[in-house]
Amino acid sequence: TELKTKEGHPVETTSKPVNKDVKGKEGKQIRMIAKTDLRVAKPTIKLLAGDDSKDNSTAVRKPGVHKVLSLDMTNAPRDAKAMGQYGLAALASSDEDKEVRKRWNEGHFNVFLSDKIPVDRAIPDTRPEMCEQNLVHDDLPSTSVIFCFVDEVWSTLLRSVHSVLNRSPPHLLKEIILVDDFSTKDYLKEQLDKYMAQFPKVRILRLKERQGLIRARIAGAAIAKGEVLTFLDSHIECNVGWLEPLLERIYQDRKKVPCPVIEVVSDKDMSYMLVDNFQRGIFKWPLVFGWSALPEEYIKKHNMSISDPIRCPVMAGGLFSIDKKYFYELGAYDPGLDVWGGENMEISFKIWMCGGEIEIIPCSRVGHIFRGQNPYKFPKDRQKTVERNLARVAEVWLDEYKDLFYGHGYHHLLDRKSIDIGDLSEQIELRKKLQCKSFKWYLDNVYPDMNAPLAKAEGLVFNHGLRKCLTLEEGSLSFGKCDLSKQNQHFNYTWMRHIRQQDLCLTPQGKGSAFVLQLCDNAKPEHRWFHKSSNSALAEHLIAEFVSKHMCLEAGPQGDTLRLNPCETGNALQKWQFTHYHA
Ligand code: LR7
Ligand code: MN
Repeated sequence: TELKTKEGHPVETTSKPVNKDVKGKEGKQIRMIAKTDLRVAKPTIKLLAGDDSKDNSTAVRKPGVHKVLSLDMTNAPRDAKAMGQYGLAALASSDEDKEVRKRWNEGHFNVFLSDKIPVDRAIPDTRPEMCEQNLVHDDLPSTSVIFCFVDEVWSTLLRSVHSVLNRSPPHLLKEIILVDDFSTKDYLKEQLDKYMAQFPKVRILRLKERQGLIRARIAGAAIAKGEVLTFLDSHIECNVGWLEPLLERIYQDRKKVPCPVIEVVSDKDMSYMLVDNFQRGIFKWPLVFGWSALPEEYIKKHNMSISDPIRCPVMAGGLFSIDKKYFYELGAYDPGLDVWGGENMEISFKIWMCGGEIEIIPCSRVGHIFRGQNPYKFPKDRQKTVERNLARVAEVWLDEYKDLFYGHGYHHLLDRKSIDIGDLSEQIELRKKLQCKSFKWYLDNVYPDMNAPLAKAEGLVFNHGLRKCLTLEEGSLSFGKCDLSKQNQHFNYTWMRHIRQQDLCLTPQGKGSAFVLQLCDNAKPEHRWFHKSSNSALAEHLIAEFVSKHMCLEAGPQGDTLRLNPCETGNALQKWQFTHYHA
């Protein structure tokens, strides 16, 4: 019988791939793959997702699947002796040092060396060994690869594009879309058009004004023709076999959002470096992205091997594939996010809370140049831009936990008179429409090892001088015998530094001769108290900073009044202790 592809084109059957191991430069083992391997393997009946063979030995012969195409047109590189070839370190001579430094700021990495190494260099195949044997379906969806860039260095942009062209199965690569986010460099104009004209799959979209990477991605997605969108930074190198494992995951479940392992291309010598296994994307307060190794017990409990997908609470942001329809169901990105930052948190929370999953796929690997600084200009202040983006994300997705975000350093964002975080009604509407789960659900189910107590301290508020506890009775404050079972003695010291019982906040009046309980309001600085919360047995002051940095809450010696008095270290009537401290 004649074999046909999905579209009905006849295909040649492939003989067994001939793998020859040869010694490359420096005696490194370089894997050569015979040309015959470049053809599409036998396409037949579609294998239903989840229809996995129980017997592994027959899985290889199962119709509709093939081994990952480890094709790499650069494994027999044009110039084996070139600098940086095979992902090895490039070197500048000492008299080139000045030039290296001079050009560094063009990209905030070693631009001089990047320009010296081939734009289509070979890199070591860093996948775990079993990856080559993995099976993927013959009828995977095609993808549009989207690179957004502003003033990217010529050689790194080209290397990014070549790595996709050379290491992606052609039938799965619908197109490469280069979104020029209003670059100022001349070489990114006609010269880039001319260069890319060699490659029919490459399209260039030029934005008429600077949009920032988030709206640039939205613009790229809007013209994409592939079934899957694959976003990449413009200074990367895709490794052998990188694409199929990502697409396979989406094929199995369109709500999975797979990310490659992000390896490191050195900013100093451009060498390609491996990273540790079992790394996942996490965040810390105030929504700062980071990497963290899966706990040993987790790996054991789930019997994980180094090639198994890793569930990630958040993604790094720059490198991932997503089903195009699903991306739009999720409302793409919040278009109100400017320039850089926060969109990785937004899409991560959105994916998890609205029914999807984020995974790192260890069989897919892409190198990225990590840089110390952004090499391009921010139209407005960088820090303010990022903070504002994060505040938008916090307001829409964090529920009551948004106080942890604000409480870890961004009080000033709450003053909406001085900072305009913009309109959020569409984002809030979207969350409702998609019936997304709560942030609490996300913490409990996706990121249970995240420490996110809603208060810094809680319980009874013990006064050391009186040896009694603060009590709220009939709307006014007094002191009573400490009793954990009395709810009216329970207060929280929150991330917003409120002393709070339910919705009510302890508030000084005037210069602090009287106190009232007001409905808590994050924007009101008079609701904030400074308290050096700690686990130590030492009780500490409660300072009403709004009134003065030196005015402390003090209990009247008779235990019937409260007032603010100048802080004194030895005064036990000014020493307060909560039952539990969380931070
Ligand atoms: O205004 C801009 N317009 C753009 O087109 C600003 C940037 N860009 C382009 C830029 O040229 C680059 O190609 O957007 C891409 C990302 O910008 P980078 O390389 O300056 O970002 P980064 O690598 O420092 O930051 C990470 O976090 C960002 C938060 O907004 C994005 O999600 C980046 O894509 C992301 N990069 C990665 O995830 C790679 C691994 C880094 C880590 C951890
Ligand atoms: Mn980057």
